[in-house]
Amino acid sequence: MSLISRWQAPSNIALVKYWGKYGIQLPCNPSVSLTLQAARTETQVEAIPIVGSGGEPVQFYLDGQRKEGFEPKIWALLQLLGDDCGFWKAHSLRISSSNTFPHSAGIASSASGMAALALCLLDLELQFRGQERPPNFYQIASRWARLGSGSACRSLYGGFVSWGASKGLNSSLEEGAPLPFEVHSIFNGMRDAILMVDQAEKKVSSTVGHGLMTDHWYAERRFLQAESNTQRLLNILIEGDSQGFIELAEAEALSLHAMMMTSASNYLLMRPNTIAVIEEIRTFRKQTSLPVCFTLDAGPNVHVLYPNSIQDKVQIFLEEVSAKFCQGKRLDDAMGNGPVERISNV
Ligand code: 2P0
Repeated sequence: MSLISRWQAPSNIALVKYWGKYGIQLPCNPSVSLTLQAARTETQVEAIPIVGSGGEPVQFYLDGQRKEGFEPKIWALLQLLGDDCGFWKAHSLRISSSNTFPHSAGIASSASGMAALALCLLDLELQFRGQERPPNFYQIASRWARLGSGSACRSLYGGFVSWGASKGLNSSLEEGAPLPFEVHSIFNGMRDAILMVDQAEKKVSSTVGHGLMTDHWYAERRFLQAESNTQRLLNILIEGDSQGFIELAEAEALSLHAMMMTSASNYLLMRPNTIAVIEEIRTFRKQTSLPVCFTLDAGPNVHVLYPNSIQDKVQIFLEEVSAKFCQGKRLDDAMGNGPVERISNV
């Protein structure tokens, strides 16, 4: 019998960055992220019983087009899951995915993609076993998503989410967890406008970037800095320290890119317009005293973070900057609530 599962999962933007890993996808430092709302991936997995010698074990489609280039990563995830997710050994998987953000937006889709896939796989495994969803359903899905892509383990929950072990966190090296306290009201509904400086595929993948941390000159100090910034961020979020948030978010973004620039085979993911947009944000903040700041992912695009309460005051600035440096391309996103199950359309 064929079974189907369909889930939508969000992307997330790290405030304290995960950069460097060891063992089986374990992070060298704790990280904390903001779950997004608009940037999401929807994935359907259909498990079809293998008859005789069977067909292809995994077929992956993005927006209806077969993308064989993604299949080895999915295959590797299934191997890592082993008997925990055993149904696929007797089934071939037809996986159909689509992103709610523009196809070539330059927004990392591995976090939302692997989170949605992990939810579908876990859901199907439980269906085949005839078991109810356990109370720790999302916890297990987070662990599975991590095996596909590290940052994906933070996309299983809404709001602010951590991954890694540090004082005051509910997460572990194996799985993400929501921050175990109410953040100050100024951070509720926080907004993230993604200014798309360059949409070309990046020259160095994040997996390679993580690998370059293994014998990086500054790795040890960087991991200590991330640990310290995690503790600082927890206090900032509890106390509503807007100035502290700005300083920390920008310092983390620049530290991440400094690691890339100082690794053994150094590289730059920032583009000239990345710097230009950063300068515009700092000037705008100085002129208006509004709490607007930036962070960066592993790419050239700039994430503009600001509280929901000043959206009207920031809108014209965002329009001007994206027109000048990004050909008008931006995604106005905000804090989101996490994954949702979808009704299968088959
Ligand atoms: C993060 N990034 O914390 C950091 C900061 C990008 C910048 O984790 O090799 O796709 O699949 O574990 O999670 C992007 O790397 O890498 C990332 P893998 P991943 O979000």
